[in-house]
Order: sequence, then C-alpha cells, then structure tokens
Amino acid sequence: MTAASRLGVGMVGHAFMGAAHSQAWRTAGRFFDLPLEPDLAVLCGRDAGRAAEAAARWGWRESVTDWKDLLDRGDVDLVDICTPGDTHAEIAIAALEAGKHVLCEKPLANTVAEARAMADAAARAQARGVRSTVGFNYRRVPAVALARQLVADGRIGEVRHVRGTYLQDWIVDPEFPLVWRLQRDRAGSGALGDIGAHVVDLAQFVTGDLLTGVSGLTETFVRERPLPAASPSQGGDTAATGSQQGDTAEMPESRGLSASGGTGRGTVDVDDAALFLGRFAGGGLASFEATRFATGRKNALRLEVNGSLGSLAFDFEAMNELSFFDGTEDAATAGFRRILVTEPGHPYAGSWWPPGHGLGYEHTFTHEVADLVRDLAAGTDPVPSFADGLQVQLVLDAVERSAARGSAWEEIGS
Ligand code: SOE
Repeated sequence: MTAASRLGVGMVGHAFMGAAHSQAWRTAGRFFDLPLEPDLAVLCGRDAGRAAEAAARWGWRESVTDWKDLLDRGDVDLVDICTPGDTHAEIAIAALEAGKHVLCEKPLANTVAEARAMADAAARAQARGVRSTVGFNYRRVPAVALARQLVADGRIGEVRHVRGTYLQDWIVDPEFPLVWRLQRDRAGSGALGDIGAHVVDLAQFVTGDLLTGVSGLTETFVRERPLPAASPSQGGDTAATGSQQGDTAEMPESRGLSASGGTGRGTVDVDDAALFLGRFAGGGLASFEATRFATGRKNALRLEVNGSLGSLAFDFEAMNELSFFDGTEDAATAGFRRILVTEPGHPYAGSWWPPGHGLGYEHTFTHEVADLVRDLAAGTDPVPSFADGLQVQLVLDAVERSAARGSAWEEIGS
C-alpha cells in the first residue's frame, strides 16, 4: 500500500460504534473499488488493556490511550470519533485544526453551541482541503437512498405528511443501570438526541426539505436507576457486545456519583421518550416519536412519506424493502407494492450480492466510509456535513425548548 494510495485512520472509542466503524473500514475496500485503501492505523481507548484488546479484535495495527497522540501522527490522515457526545467537539475541532479529516458519530454534539463551534471549525478546515462528515449512517440504507431518489424524481408529488418513529426498548427494565447514555453530561439528552437525531435527519434527507418549527413533549418514565458496577474502563471504551448494553457505564465516581460500585442508585436526567410535531419549509406536516420504551420494538426506525401523487414507507427492521404506493395507477389495481431493494441498479446493492440476498446494519457503515473515501480522493465535501449536523442539533434543541414550555411552538433557529 503506497502512501499515495492509503488513507490512514485513527479511531477514538471502541464500543458499539467503534466495532461498527472498524468493520466498515476493514470491508469497504474489498467490495467497493476505492481510490484510497483505508489503513486501520491506530485505535484509541482510555484503558490501555481494553484498547489493546479491541485493536487486536477489530484489526487495528496499534492502540494508544490519549486521542491527542493521533493528531501528531504522520500515518493518520483521518480521525474517526466513536465516543460519547460530550467529547465530540473537543476531539473534532482539535483534529480539524491539526489538518486531519474527521468522521464524527451522531449526534454531532450535545449542544447547539458545541455543534456550531464544530461547524465553524469544519468550514475553516474545508478552506484548507480538510474535510468532515457526521455519521448519520441510515442515509446509506439502499432503500432509504432509493426513497430519496423517488421523492426527488417527483414520483410521490408534493410532500404532505412525514411520519417518523424510532422505537427501541432496551431500558424498559427499571433495573437497567444508569449507563452513560442515560446521563445528560455525557449524552446531552436521552432518546431525543440518540435516536431522535436519526429520524430527524432521515426525514430531511428523504424529503430534501428542512423542518422550520416543532412542538414537543418529552418524558422520563424511570427516574432513578442502579449505578453501574465499577468497570476497568469508562463509558464508550468497552469492546462491543453488539448491543447498547455493551456500552458499560463509566466509573460512577468519575461523575461525582457515589462510588457504590453498583450498589447505589442515581437520578436519570435525560428523556426516555420524545414525541414532536413539525412543519417543513415546503409546507408538509410531520410527526415524530423517539422512544426507548416501545416494549418489543428493538430497532424500529420507520418513515412514511405521503405525497400528492403517492406514498413511500420504510421500516429498518425490514431494511431491504421499500413500500411504494403510486397514486397515478388505475385505482382498480393500485396498492402499496414491496420493492426488494437488492437489484444491481439500486443504490449500493450492486457491490454486494445477487438480487434477494439482502444487506444488514453493518453495511450502512461500509457505505458511509466508501462514500467518504471517494469524496476525500476527489476533493469533494462529504455529506452529511457538520453544518447538516448542526441543523439537526437545532431541531433537537427546539424540541427540548418546546417541551419545557408546555409544548409551545418553537421555530428552528439557524
Ligand atoms: C442507540 O442505542 C443506538 O445504538 C444508536 O446510538 C445508534 O446510532 C443506532 O444506530 C442504534 O441504536
């Protein structure tokens, strides 16, 4: 691999997202003809032993414990941020200013102020040819990319309704511990920022339109939980177990919580669920739901778009399918048809398996890094940008402001 043909990657964090990104960096060059070969140079985690274990498991050449080490390395061209949201701004801004491209997991940040600082740093870096993107990976589901194409081609006409839900149930058990995702100072918010960010980005991506105002309602059903058992690493550093439960909580005493080692209880200061209405610039109306208490729903990211000429419906739990209703067809035979999005001509699908064999969650990350590598080689700006991530953060912030004001209508700032 010559220096000119490689893209040196340094990844910070190695929990669930670190595992997904590692799989993507390892796989992208084998299924997509990329102009640059990703080189998994170095993984960073705060606990040396667990970082070394993760580096060996996921295929990284070495591991370090200080993310700042990545900024001085000549073999790192891009910093991939897979840590909890409270560290995104510091790491991304420093990496951009050090001349490293950045892939940052979603949500971009925990606050609008942080997101704006990141977007400003990205704009300054872009002027120097240093590029950045935020990891809204569901845009890269073939069925979602097809839905966006159909809307853009006018196949459903004017968008009237968007119905977006993201339903999970992994904390329904009140004894599930107070992990970092349930701590405002680490995660910024609860279901709203974690999975609400995805459904907002998805709705705006598929419709090609932006929300201009929202009215929101949030709830925390379980207001205190057991403190997590002390663990040798802190939140966001553990090797993935392939589920949210794999993100162990950070050491309780590191947050001023009692160092009970899992015997005490702590207050949940984030939302368990958020419901909100929205209006799009083009006049369409939207309803959204992001919850971790939809008992029985594991990762049900769903979007339905109703237009003046037809409708589209997507459910991530059947991610290789897109339902399409063509309202221009003869009413006698019209109906929602199931498009199996696995044909060679469908987005991304031609790089994988024969029709009907299907893709999974991991492939969305492979598509994400494949598109990113192509952009970096071509000198074009990857999407979604940090500015796109800021816009999602503005929506989330407006939902929280609305919920705090009795669901009063809140305009989306800029
Ligand atoms: C929530 O637990 C979560 O891990 C999100 O953080 C991811 O973005 C989503 O892809 C799966 O669920």
